[in-house]
This record gives sequence, structure tokens and C-alpha cells, in this order.
Amino acid sequence: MYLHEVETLDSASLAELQSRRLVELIGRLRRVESPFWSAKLADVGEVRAIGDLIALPFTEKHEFLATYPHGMLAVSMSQVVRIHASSGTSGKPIIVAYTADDIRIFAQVNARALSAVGATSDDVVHIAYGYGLFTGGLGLHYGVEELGATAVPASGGNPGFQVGLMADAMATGLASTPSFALILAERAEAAGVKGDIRLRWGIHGAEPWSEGLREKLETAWGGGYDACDIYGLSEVIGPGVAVECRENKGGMHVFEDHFYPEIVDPETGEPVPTGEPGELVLTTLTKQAQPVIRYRTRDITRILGGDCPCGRTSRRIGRLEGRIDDMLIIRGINVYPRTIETVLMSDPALGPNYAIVIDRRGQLPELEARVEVADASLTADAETIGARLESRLMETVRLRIPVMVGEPGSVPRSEMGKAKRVYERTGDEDPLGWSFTVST
Ligand code: DLL
Repeated sequence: MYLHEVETLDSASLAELQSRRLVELIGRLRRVESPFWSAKLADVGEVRAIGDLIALPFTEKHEFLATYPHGMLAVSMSQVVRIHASSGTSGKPIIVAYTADDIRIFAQVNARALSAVGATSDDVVHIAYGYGLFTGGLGLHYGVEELGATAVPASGGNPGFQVGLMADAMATGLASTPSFALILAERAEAAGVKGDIRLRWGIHGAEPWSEGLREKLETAWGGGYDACDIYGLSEVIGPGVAVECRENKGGMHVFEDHFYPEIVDPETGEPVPTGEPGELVLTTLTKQAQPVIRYRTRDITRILGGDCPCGRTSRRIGRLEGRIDDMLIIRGINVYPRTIETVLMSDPALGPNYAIVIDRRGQLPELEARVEVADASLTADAETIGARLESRLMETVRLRIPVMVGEPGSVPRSEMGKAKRVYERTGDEDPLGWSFTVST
């Protein structure tokens, strides 16, 4: 454990630390000369303990856009040592700023995350998250250096070159999106260098994935590879908000001495009980440059109860179940793409790539799933596999979702950034360019 004392605090001591930090944060924000912070805290009474957080107003994504680029700063620009940006869906990016202290905490939470997945100072970590405005590459990079391990700043793209480098530089850990980790495994296999790569663990996040995908990833890399989930978002800090430990792989420990989690009903904003799904809300207790109070992440998850065998005492959140923005409403039924992924990826006959097509040509949108068989020899069974998946989707999602089964390699891969899983079809042209459908 990287910060043993903090990570194993009993709940009373943790609450005391959180309370102290929240009181300090609110005091500081009240003193900042900023129209944004004056308005945000105008109706807030005295804050004495972490329990008072619930009376504070939420912060929403549109406030980042309304105050773009720097209206949410709580320090002067001269104290800012770095900015990152997240592209978002609305065109304008969100800009986030860090002081030197923020960068130290960013490095530290990522070192803690790496340590939780099994990294030590002896590891050589191949970092294939994008470097640049995206927080993934630099976030993990600073974490690796903080831990004293060796960082290989490979960034995204060019998987053919990357697998050779992984073999030559003797990488033992891989930091990348789960989809890029799969691309690398495929490429290593094809290039005949898989046997020369000795990965022990992977730290994968930035996009939704499922247990089925974990299994495929762990099988693809083999040799006891532990694929662990890491969560974070630019508005809060970047990667390093929460992570799975290697011992459990059942939920992600939130570094709640820095990021205080709540789960609320996305409609009413009211808290939901432990174990129930809802929208994750996060407060940064220690961020200096651009803190957020009760930030509505739009991510759906739940707080898990119970202790963890790793000994960390912070609360855990479950695997991300979807984003409110990604929810599709098909024939009145709410569907998250990740629910479809969970069904598809639990089938051993399928390879790890899939796509969901929203067909908007008719009066009502229809869904379609595109998958590929794990092995060319299974192509002959495409029809049976498609029918089996369709009935499982019917049981789980309660919708008829035709499943088209293609040959290995027929679903497009994203070699940069986050995997694209959902495509729209509005005209004659197939969004995936499929004309060689094997089965429906
Ligand atoms: O994706 C930060 C990050 C980098 C996390 C590297 C993990 C690893 P953004 O680009 O701002 O930041 O996107 C944040 O991505 O609100 C989630 O919807 C999604 N996301 C992040 N991690 C996970 C995960 C980075 N483990 C948004 N599972 C978040 C599912 C995730 N979704």
C-alpha cells in the first residue's frame, strides 16, 4: 500500500480528516474573489463537518461551459502550473487547472492506484494512454514516477511499434484503455512477440468495460495478468479518483481522503441507500486551483458495502454502469450500451470487439449489435451464436436486438483515445461498412 496510514484509517478518523479538509476548503473558497464562488456559496450556512456537505449546492457540467475557460478558478492564474482539457460532446472543451500542490496530489493518487493493482518500484510501465490535453497519459506517468517505477511514455496509436517496444523495454505493467490493451494483445500475437512480453498487470479505464471484457483481456495477455479498473474524470482531477485492488477486483476504492463520493437519484438529487445505483457525485476536498463541490458526474454506479480483503478501508464504488448522457431510450425501455456489452462479452465464442448500431431510418429507433467470432473456425457457427445472443439480450434488456456476427477483425478498432462503440445509421450506408454479414 502506498500510503498505508491513510488508506487504512478507521471510519471515524477518516470522517475527521474529511471534515477538516471540507471546512478548510469552504473557508478558502469564501475568501476567493470570484463571481462564480461568491454565487455558489451565497446561501450556504456554516460548514462544520463532512455531514454538512449534503446542504451544499451541486455543481454541473454546464457551469464549466458557462465559465469557460477560467471562471471556476479559486487561485490566481500565476499559481496555475498546468492545464488539461476534456473534449466533451458539446464542441467546447472543458479546461481544468492545477497548482503545483494539485499536481503532487495527482501524482500521489495515481501512485496509490498503481500500488493497488500490484505495481512496485521494480515495474516498467508501458503507458499507452494519450499524452497531451487528455489527463490519462500524464496522470499515470506522474504516478509511475512518484512510485519510483520506470515510465515508458508510449502514448496512443501505432500498436505495431508499441508491441515491439513492450518486448524490448521489458514492460511488466500496462496503463491503457481496455480497448487499446486488446488491440495491443492482438497485434503482439500477430507479430509473434507475445511470448516476449511479460506483463503482470494492467490498469485500465477512461471508458466503460465489463467483466466479460476483463476475462478476455486477462486470457489474451495470459500468465496471471491482472486487469484492474481505474476511474477518474478531468473535472475532478483525471485518473486516480478510484481504483480496483488486485486482491479483490470487485469494486473500486475511492481515494476519499481527497474525493468525497455520494450517490444520488439522478432525477431528484436525493441520496440513495448504499448498494443502490444512482449518479456519482464527487467533491474535491483538497484541490486548490479548481475545486468542485458536489459535482454531478453523470456516471451511474453504486457504493458497495462490506470490507475488502486488501485492507483498504475507503468506500468502494461498483463498476461504472453507464453514463446518463449515453442512455438510449428504445421503445420506452432505457438501455445503457454497457448492459449490452455485458451480455455480449460473456459469450466465449466472441472476440473482444463489438459495436452497437442505432438504426434511425424508421419512425422509431432500433438497435442492432455487431460482434465478431473469436476465431475464424467459429464463422460456420455464426447463425447459432447470433440466435443465442439475441435471446440473452431479450432476457436481459427486454428488447429484440438483432445480432450480426462477423469474422475476426470486422468490427472497427479505435487506436487513439476512447473506443467508439455506438454508431448511428440514418441512410443507406452501413456505418461500419459491413456488406459481408455472416448471419443475423
Ligand atoms: O477518462 C480520466 C481517466 C484517464 C480515467 C485514464 C481513467 C484512466 P475524461 O476524459 O474527463 O477523463 O472522461 C471521464 O470517462 O466521467 C466516465 O464516463 C468515463 N470513465 C472514466 N473511467 C472509467 C471507467 C478520463 N473506469 C469520463 N469505467 C467519466 C467507465 C470511465 N467509464
